[in-house]
Amino acid sequence: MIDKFERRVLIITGSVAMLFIFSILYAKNSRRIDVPECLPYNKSYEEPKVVKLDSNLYQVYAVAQMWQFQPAEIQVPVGSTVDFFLTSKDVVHGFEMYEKNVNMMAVYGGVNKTTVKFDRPGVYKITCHEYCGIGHQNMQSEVIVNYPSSK
Ligand SMILES: [Cu+2]
Repeated sequence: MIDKFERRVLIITGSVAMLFIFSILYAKNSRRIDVPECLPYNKSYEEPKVVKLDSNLYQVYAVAQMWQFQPAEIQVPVGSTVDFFLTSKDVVHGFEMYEKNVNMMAVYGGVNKTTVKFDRPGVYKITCHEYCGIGHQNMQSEVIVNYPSSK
């Protein structure tokens, strides 16, 4: 037999778990927040590059290693949608773009993906927010968003 108190604890923990799952689904569907995906790993993700798929559609293959991000500077025009594929060549690094609410981990042997739309011009800093050694505080890169005519 389940004790009265035990049942209450089960109901409360069950509700909290349901609330947690509901919040994620709500954020993903109603608020259209991009929940980072984990993709099957492939060695080609370790080669940093920016791929232009269309005039405002880009893919960035971002590679973190002690103590830098590559590419260190990414230039895209205003209105671009950018898919970021992120991996690490050594230890675990962080990948945070504060203005765009991007927060991912760069993990060796794994790849994370998120999509960001840049509607306004500016310089968007990417910083490592996972302590990764002596050069950690200098580890950053940036996305520069310009009007196409300025080039
Ligand atoms: Cu770091």
